[in-house]
Amino acid sequence: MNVFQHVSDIGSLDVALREAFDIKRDRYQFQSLGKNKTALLIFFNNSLRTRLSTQKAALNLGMNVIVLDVNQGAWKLETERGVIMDGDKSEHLLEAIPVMGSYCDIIGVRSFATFENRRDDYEEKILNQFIRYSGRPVFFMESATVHPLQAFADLITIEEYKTKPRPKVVLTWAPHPKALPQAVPNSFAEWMNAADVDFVVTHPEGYELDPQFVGNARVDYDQMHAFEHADFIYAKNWSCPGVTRPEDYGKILSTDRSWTVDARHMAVTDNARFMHCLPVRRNMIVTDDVIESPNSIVIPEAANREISATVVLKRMLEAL
Ligand code: AN0
Ligand code: CP
Repeated sequence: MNVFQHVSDIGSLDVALREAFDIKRDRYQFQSLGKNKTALLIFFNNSLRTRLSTQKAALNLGMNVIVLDVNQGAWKLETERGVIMDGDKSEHLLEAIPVMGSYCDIIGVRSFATFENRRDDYEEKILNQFIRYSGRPVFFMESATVHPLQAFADLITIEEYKTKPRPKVVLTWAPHPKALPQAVPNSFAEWMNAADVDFVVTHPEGYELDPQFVGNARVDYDQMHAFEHADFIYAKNWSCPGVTRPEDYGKILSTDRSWTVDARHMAVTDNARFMHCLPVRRNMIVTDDVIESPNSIVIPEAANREISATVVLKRMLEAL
């Protein structure tokens, strides 16, 4: 595997899940695979889980790890070609990327949507430059449009907790005070469409996800109706994807707190498990009661980030 971006990059989900559970049984069994190999993890944005779980995954495989917080200590980077660099940016991404590539064997990058320009975000302008100019395999640690390490961990978690062969999985929008990217819901939708689940998305009008990710998934604008008989509730806020109105891209269209997942919502489900990628704002996305309930699996879900990252790094090491 040379790029980890889409669900198609991992191949068969059954095989990937088997590999994940095998690694979970003994996460150190491939220690020799990463000897004298270096993973470079580059963060343009904050992170708790991705930073720690991916670092741990690399250590599981016997790799060395370098973590770079671009905004703390590196030079401010210009990303546009042709710019006269007489401002505050000291270095161009076009030099920085191959330089970073020269110190490592595998690169992970976190670079969120900027919301400045829908086309730049959805064309993955930054990550594609890493793929093109680093000379290394690149895995996405949440880009402008996708968060595949999260979606893979979510799939592993659903597989572990499901009580029927084909569970009903509901992705629900929930309110949030700041405009958030679509990367998590995009990848979750993409992976759930590829998995053997009954997948439903619910959100207020205007929040339609990009068709390349949501595909033919059922969309229900009635949140309570969508929750009926659900086995998994996956809550997430996202800002306007700009599918129907490009001028609204990245905007907050609703702050309606009746969409906050609370006990009233969970009561109409089939005793559903509650999931969220974290970090989560309590009593905006989900009430204290629901996230603290025995049905909440947000902590094992986060723990599975180590497993998804170990599978992905293992696949990349095997292909070096
Ligand atoms: C980010 C997001 O919504 O994409 C990261 C989630 C993993 N969340 C925040 O910025 C709060
Ligand atoms: N879920 C997730 O990616 O968390 P972080 O932003 O803390 O890495």
